[in-house]
Amino acid sequence: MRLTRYFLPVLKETPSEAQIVSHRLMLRAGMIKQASAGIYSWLPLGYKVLRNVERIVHEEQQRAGHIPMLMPTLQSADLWRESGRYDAYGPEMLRIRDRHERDLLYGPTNEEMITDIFRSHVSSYRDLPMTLYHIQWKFRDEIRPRFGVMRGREFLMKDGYNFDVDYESAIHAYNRHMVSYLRTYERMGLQAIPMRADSGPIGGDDTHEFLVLADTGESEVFYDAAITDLKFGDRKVDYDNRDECAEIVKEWTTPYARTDETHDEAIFNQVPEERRRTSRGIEVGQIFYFGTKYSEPMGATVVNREGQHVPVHMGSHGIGVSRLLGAIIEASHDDNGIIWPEGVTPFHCGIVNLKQGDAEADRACEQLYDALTAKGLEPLYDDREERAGAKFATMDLIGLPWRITVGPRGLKNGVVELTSRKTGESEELSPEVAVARVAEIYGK
Ligand code: 5CA
Repeated sequence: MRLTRYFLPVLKETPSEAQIVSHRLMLRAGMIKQASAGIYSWLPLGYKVLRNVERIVHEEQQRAGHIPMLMPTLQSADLWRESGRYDAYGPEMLRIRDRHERDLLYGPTNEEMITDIFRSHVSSYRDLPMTLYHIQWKFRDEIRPRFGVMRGREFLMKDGYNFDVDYESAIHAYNRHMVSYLRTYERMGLQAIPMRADSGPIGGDDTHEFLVLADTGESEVFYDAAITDLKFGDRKVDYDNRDECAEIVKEWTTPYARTDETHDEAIFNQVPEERRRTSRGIEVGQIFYFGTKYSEPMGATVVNREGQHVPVHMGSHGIGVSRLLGAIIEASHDDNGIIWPEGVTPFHCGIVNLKQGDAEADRACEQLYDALTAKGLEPLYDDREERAGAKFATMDLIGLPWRITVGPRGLKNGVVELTSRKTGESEELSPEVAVARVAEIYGK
C-alpha cells in the first residue's frame, strides 16, 4: 500500500477524552473513530489489525477441532425466556421491539441460540463431542463504557460452545479450550495468564479468565511469579488426547493465579514471599463449564450409550477480539507509539523514502516494494512529499515492527537501512538482503 493512496487519518494532538494509552494511540494512529458512547467505526488500519486478530483466533479454534459458523446479532426474546435469562440479565441487555410488537434483543452472548440450534438437529451421543463457535458483534449496554475498545458497548467476541455427553468429556472440552487459548494469545505476542475467576451471569462452577498484566487493567489480580515463566511455544498438541490437554492445564493452573473475586489470602500466603505478586490485568477471554444449566430448561438432550435421554453437558468460551487490540497496545508501546507484535501487524514493513522525487530513491523504493510484495509481504510505502522527521514519526506511531529507510546517500554505497521498531537498532544492508531478512522474519 502506498500511503498517498491510503486512508490513515493520524492525529497530531493527543485526544483529551482518552484516559489510557491504548485508547489514545488507537485514536492518534487513525485506527478507530467513536460513533457514539462505546461504539466505534474501525478505520482501515484498525480494521486490518482486527482481521489479523480474528484470523489467529479462527486458525487456533480450527486447529483444536472447533467448527466455525455465524449466528445473527438480533435474537428472539422468547429463547431467553426459556432459559430464564430474559429478566435476569438486567439493563445491560439492549431490548428492541419490531413492527409486529415482537420482543427482540441485541445478543450479549449466544448460549440460548446455540442450544436451540443444537436441540433442533442433534439427538444422539454419536454426534458428540461437538464444539461450534462464531466471531460476531455483541452488545452490552455497559453503564460506563470507557477506555475505547477495551470496554465498549458494541464489541467483537469469539464465542464457542461445547456439547458433550457427560461430565468427563465436557471437562476435556474445557481443558482443550484452555490449551488452544494459550497458543492463541502467544501468537499475538501476549502473555495471558489463566486465573480462577467468578462466573457472573453466564453461570457454572468452573471458570477461568485469561488476563494480560497491565497497570491500566480493570481487574485486580494475585499470582505466583513462577507462572510468568511458562511458555507455550510451538509444542505439537493432540487436542483429542485428554491426558495431554489435562497435563498442560495442570502446568498452568498449579501456580497460584486468581482475580480479586476468588482470591484467597490464606492460600496466597503459602507462595514464597519473593514470588507473590499483586497487579492489575485486562481480561481478554473467559472459559466456562456450566453443565446442564441451559440444556435442562431448554430440553437439549441426547440419547447416551445406554439408551437414556440425558441433557447435554455444555460450556462456553469467549475471546474479546476487539478488546485484544487495546490489550496488545497496552502491553506493547513506547513514548512514540505502538509496537505491533509481528503476528498481528497491519503491514509487515514500512518503506520510508527520505527524498521523494529523487529519481534514484524513488526507483529503489519501487523495487523494494515489488520485491517485498513478490515474497507475499505487505509493505506500507510512505511516498508522501514530507520531511524525514514527519515520516519517521508516523511510522513510529502506527508501530510497524520493521522499517526500511531509503535515501540518496545510502544508495550511493548500495545500502538501505533496516530498523527494528522495538529496539530502535538499525543495520545497513543491500536492498536484496534487507528484503530477504524481512521475508525470513515472517517465515516467507
Ligand atoms: N458466553 C461467554 C463465553 S462465550 C461470555 O460471554 N463470556 S464473557 O462475558 O466473559 O465475555 C467474553 C470476553 O469478551 C471477555 O473475556 C472480554 O474479553 C470480552 N468482553 C466482555 N465485555 C466486553 C466489553 N464491554 N467490551 C469489550 N470486550 C468485552
